[in-house]
Amino acid sequence: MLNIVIFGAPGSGKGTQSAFIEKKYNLVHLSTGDILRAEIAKGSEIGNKAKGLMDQGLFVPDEMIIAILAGAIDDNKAANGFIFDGFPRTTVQAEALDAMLKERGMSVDVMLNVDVPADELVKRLLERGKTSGRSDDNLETIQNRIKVYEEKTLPVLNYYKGQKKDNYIKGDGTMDEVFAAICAVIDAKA
Ligand code: B4P
Repeated sequence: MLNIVIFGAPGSGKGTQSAFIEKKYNLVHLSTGDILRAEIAKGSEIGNKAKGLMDQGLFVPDEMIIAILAGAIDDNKAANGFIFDGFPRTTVQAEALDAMLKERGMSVDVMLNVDVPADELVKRLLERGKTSGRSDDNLETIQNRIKVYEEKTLPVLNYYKGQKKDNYIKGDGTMDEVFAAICAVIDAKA
């Protein structure tokens, strides 16, 4: 069992790198952003609540995302492990993740802190916005997402530093360079 938290600002490459990690290490990739976008596409009650918040670059309520994630873990009982992508985004979510993993006899093994300068984040997300169809990939929402990240998500880094699970990853190289740095960390722990 190998459980990885991939952490970083919007546009830092969490989703991109998670797809590579999923394939190489045969883990289940749980992206809370992808789960919410799927709920929006279905027009579910959760999706309808999430859409207005996500369009403004705001977070959905902690209790909502925590319940979704617990359900997703239980739907994958045979997994070799998980990559948690975009979760936890608040300290409350980090505490809830530890509690829900403990209840199931698991824990976070590795936290990857993917660090990318703000100007590069904006550049990548604006570029993605040209083709993604994502209503949150526009300049105003991107700037708000980065602000919310700095206020609410950066403290989560200290949570994992306190547990000595954080691993710095230089995130502004090529996708292959970033993946090589990630694999070096995972292979050293596994
Ligand atoms: P997410 O879907 O998690 O959105 P994200 O942070 O923008 O994506 P990500 O960081 O994975 O993108 P990537 O770098 O891979 O969340 C969207 C919204 O959902 C949030 O704003 C929030 O409203 C809500 N939400 C989600 N989880 C929540 C939670 N836990 N609690 C509350 N609310 C929650 O990709 C960016 C671009 O960069 C891509 O185009 C990619 O091709 C490119 N790229 C990646 N690596 C690169 C590299 N090395 N070089 C050049 N380009 C690169």
